[in-house]
Amino acid sequence: MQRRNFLKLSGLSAGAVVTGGSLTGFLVSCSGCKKEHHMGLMTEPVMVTEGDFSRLLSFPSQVAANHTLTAQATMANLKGTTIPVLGYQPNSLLGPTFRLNNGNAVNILLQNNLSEHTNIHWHGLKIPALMDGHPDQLANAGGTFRYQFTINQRAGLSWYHPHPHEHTGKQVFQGLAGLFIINDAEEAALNLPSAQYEIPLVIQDKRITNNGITYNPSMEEVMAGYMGESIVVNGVYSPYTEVETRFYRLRILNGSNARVYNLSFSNNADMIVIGNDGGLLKNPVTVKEIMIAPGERLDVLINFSGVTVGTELFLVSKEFAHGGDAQGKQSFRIMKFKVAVAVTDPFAVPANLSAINTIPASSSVKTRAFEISNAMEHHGYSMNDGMQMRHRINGKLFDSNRIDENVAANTNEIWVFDNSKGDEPHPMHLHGVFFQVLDRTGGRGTRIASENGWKDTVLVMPGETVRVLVPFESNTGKFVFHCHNLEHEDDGMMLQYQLS
Ligand SMILES: [Cu+2]
Repeated sequence: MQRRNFLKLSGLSAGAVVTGGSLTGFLVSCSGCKKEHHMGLMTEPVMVTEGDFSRLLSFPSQVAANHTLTAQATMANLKGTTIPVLGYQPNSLLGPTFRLNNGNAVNILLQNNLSEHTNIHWHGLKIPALMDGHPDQLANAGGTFRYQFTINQRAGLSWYHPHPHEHTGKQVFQGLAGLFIINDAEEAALNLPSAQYEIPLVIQDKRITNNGITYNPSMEEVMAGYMGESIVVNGVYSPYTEVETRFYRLRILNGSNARVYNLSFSNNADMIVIGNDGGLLKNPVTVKEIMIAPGERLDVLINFSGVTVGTELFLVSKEFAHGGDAQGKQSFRIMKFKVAVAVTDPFAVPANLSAINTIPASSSVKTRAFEISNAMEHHGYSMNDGMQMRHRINGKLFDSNRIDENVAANTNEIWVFDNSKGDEPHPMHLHGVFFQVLDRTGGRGTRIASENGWKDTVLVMPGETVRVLVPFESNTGKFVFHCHNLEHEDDGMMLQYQLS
């Protein structure tokens, strides 16, 4: 949404009172305001409240290829109080972690014990369209949906979450999500830190009250995305874990609805990025901070070997620029690492991680441009209809009966996400494929360390245009692509492509 254009077009010269929190049909009147934030249209950051990092980090149980996930209203202990949440298993915020090998056959039954429809999108899995959790493919309240597919892709960290249009944000925020880890021989040969030295971290922000996890976005919160004051990791608020003086492999998912993190360590430790959404990078890249948007994953090596036993370190999110009005305005701590045991560690970071072929831009047979600035000029509005302050792609809202892009199987295309006129971050996610990021212009102006290799979600900050090279394969069918800010997605910022 571009507020400045909205205001310009709306003809509001001064002053405004916004009433109501609905997306459409709210009333605006004006009597003397000078700037847009006086109009109630300013999106504001939701400040994080840190805890005391006294709760032991826990991990979702691991399960294999055959499993039943029961979406349900349940209870979980957050911040010391047991409150209502949603879960895929009793008494837990997150579902179990699937850990499978490439080639495994998967048979997962979704039992929907919610009072509304749901489904599961396997974010990062290249699977048939009818198994992908398209918003058309639902389990009604009380019903089931059976997901059967065979893993046919390289090792990596994927995840799963509901995808029912207009309900995704609420269901994910209130607890429905889980990890899906694929292993393969190429990864195993690297002998990366494993077992207790491989730590999955699902980072999310929640609004925690004694009555549950609140989800009731106002109009402004739909614009910015819904953010919480409480950071949870693996469903644990303000956690700590104990580590040894050695390398650890952190498998990080940003499972938040809208919040973008700029991850760093409080001691300015090197973060060695070895993987992302689509698995291992070609070579490790050492950074001091790395951004992660909703839906994105990071595979990071951290070396605690130079740290004195007894030291307490924090994974933090640092302030960042280019994030619009509501993001990057605060540094805060996410979790604590207590260095507890001295060991010797023979591990050396491999110089080469994986064979990744860079696909030349010249192989593209078609370029498609997607305007994601949501400028009002692109669709107009009528005061009679209410002001259509909606998140769109190319001026369009999601319609499952309309195919927006027809794509030929087994061809390469360049997709361009243009947020050059926008003022909100949009992490853009394509279902059914992985892509390579070609370049970014405007804003940060460059690719970041985790944007080598294969991606399924790319962050397009305000002012930025990002080009990606997408090799479409033979997995034909109807897939969605959308903004992974879940409030934007639920608001309609999602289109469909048909691969045939
Ligand atoms: Cu968005």
